Amino acid sequence: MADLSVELTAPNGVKYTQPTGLFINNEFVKSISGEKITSINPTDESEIASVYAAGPEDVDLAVKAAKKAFKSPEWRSISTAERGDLMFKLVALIEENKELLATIDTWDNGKPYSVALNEDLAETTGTLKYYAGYADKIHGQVIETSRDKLNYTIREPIGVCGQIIPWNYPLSMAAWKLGPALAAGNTVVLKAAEQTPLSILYLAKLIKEAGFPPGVVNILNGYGRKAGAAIASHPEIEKIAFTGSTATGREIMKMAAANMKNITLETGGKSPLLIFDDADLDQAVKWAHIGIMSNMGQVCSATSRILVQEGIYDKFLEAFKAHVVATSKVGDPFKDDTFQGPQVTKAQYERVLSYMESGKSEGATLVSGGVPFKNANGKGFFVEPTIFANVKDNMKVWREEVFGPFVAVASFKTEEEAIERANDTTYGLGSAVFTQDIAKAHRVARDIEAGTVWINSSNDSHYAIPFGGVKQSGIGRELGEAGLDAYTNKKSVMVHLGPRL
Ligand code: TXE
Repeated sequence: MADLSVELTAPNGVKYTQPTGLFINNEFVKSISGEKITSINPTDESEIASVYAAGPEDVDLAVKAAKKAFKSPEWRSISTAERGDLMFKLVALIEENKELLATIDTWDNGKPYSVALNEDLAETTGTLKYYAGYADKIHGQVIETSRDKLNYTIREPIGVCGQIIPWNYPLSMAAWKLGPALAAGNTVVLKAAEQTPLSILYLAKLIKEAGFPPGVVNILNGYGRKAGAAIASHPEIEKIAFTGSTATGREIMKMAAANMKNITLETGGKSPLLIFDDADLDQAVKWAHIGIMSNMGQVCSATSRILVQEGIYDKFLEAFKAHVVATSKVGDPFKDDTFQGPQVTKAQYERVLSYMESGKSEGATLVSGGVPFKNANGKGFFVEPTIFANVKDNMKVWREEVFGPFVAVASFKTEEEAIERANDTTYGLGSAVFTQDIAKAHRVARDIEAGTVWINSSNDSHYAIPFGGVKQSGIGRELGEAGLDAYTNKKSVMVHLGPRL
């Protein structure tokens, strides 16, 4: 693969061979059109490497490979335990290469190295291991109706699954998608985000090394409107799973309607975090910070709207500002003490800046940040962590997903008001409530319209717990047993044991 890889040296000195082809049928290949995507380092805006970009013709080849693999004895006829073993082997290879994979993501995405290593890689291996353990524990049921009938269900793989992922957690998003799909015996065509193609191509190399048969996993890079759309509309793809913006999710749903694909969508959010007068203020401050400022605020379930009861509003704002300023060190993501690296791309950086201007022009009170972060060399897509207070419910910064280290804070009087305003959104992904009153905590948890409620924490997720949205934050669930359900069909078999007609 002479011209399908490139020798690279990352900013931390790590040298490695980066695959640059499309991964189809266990081989790295050029795209038919020859088109490429150049990946940019968001820390200094330099070019890292160019990789091949798939078009519809390449998607078609990948789907054909996945379809053949789905029916092949090497995949279809191996035992469920052997399927799990392949996944465990992949987990071991990722563990062996975790420093390299974390380096690639820090370089390509801009996330702090400590986060890439300790959070993303841990989530990636944890998720794959969790589902590997499920591979030989996917059971149907026997359902009694009468002595004359034997009824049972078989949980079958769906077929070729198309998976489209975003750039905020390149490897763990891939693991969320691949884990349940493979455990259940499907085959996959996965498209990485065009902004962060590199670590997933390295993962492809490890998938081959682990011994997965050709065509079981195919990994493409490519632009959404070309490769993504070709996946979403391909007639031989039976299921589509997508994580990304609500607008794109809607487009994908339309395309998937043509052959009525099974669909799972995880889209945007504007998740509320409610702090009542009786909350442990210190904890509320620390979790509120994690809930919005982690991963440069590029988290779909980030708690980006904070509602604070009026009795502690001023105290909270003062303590929150002090904590954010003291702990959100912005800078080079390869440095140990960096909490916040650059936004992933110029487009995302400009998007965050535009919401800063919007907050100011609509009359919200700027508490901190609100400007780009000035780097020594003047390069990179850095912003200051930003807090706006006294935000009104009709302001754009209260209603729209910013996807940056950017939080809108407002006060409320009563529990009823807090719930009503928390629910006054088209989204419903995450939510958090801070109170020491156990009855109030569960009451609010019940009334909030969201896929997840955290009580006295925020964005405290785990791969064993179902994750997904209500309203326009998505359809279906990922992770946990629910995530596996999304990749199986239940076939009912009814045996007539009674008298002949
Ligand atoms: O997302 P897109 P973008 C939100 C966040 C962010 C905004 C825009 O608010 O600021 O979306 O980000 C593929 N058919 N989230 O533009 O477009 C695309 O190639 C098929 C929230 O990056 O949704 C990529 O692989 N596929 C979020 C993936 O969809 C298409 C994470 C996501 O891109 C396509 C990311 C098309 N027509 C952004 N157009 C979350 N929920 O975590 C694009 N894609």
